[in-house]
Amino acid sequence: MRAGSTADQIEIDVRLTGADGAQMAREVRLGLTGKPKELAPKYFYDERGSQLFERITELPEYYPTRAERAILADCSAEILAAAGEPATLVELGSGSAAKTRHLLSAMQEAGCLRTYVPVDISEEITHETAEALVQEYPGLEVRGLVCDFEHDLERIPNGGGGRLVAFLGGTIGTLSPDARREFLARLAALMGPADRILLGTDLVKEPARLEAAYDDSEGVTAEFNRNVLLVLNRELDADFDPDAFEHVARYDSAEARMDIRLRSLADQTVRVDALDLTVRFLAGEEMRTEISSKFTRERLEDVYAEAGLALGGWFTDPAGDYALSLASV
Ligand code: SAH
Ligand code: AVI
Repeated sequence: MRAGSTADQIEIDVRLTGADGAQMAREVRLGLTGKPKELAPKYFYDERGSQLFERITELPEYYPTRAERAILADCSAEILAAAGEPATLVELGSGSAAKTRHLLSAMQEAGCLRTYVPVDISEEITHETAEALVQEYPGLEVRGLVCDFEHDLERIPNGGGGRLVAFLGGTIGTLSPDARREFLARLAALMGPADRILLGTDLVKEPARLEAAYDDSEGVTAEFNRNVLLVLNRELDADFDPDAFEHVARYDSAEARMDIRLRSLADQTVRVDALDLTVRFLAGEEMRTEISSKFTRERLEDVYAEAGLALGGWFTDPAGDYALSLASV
């Protein structure tokens, strides 16, 4: 292992403290007592959830990862030139940063690569990603941040030499319209004139393809969805039986988004000891666990404009399934 020789290149600031535990308790209480019931998708991503997501990215039905990878493989040099060859790549919801290698390699080739800032709520995957990247990119500084990016966005380090803030995977689509507007406006407020956002968004398409992408034949997405119940069992001493819930993934064309839920298979009660809460589910009752919004270029231009941002570059895969866009203040 050469880990010792690279340790000083990695610094990871973990902001998941007791305060976040209290926040989780508050949010989950609100979600389980609301009508309809709802849980935030950020709770999918414990170690197992991150691994299940990685399996989703390899499923034949789940095209977004492949489409985004194809764009990055083809266009990273062009994207970096348009972004002014930044020295720092910040990545929100970085996960395994598998596709990010295309951007890092293009930065290395352009001679501008200095710092990578992965920002993710999952501590395990952020450490693993940092360790792998300092081996692959000698001299790279990794300044990671483990946090809820909605809560701690303002902690992202300032980069000398311009920053590219990548937000890939379509994760922006999991925020509600209000949360998305606020999040992008806060991000815009942190950006200098030399900084750029690189946003990955899935595009509107036939409902059948979308629904297959979120309800795969192997049942990996169903397992990923139910994993949130195991997270609540562990973190909040709940007693959910994941087998008593089924995975539901429907396209809502009016809202242009996938609506992902868990449906109770029976009348049942669930105890959440850490919240001193008993929750009743009726047979057939659905609890939303995620939305995944789909965009068009026009809609995205409006989303940017509302946040004080302007679209400055648009890159799609040959099939037009997915887009990466560059934006600036
Ligand atoms: N960017 C990767 C991973 C996408 S999965 C890709 O494109 O394949 C979404 C990632 O965002 C996960 O790694 C998850 O842990 C992270 N994430 C989700 N909600 C988050 C939040 N509120 N704060 C920080 N990270 C979050
Ligand atoms: C990471 N995120 C944006 C994925 C998506 O496509 O919305 C999460 C996902 N949920 C189910 N499948 C994939």
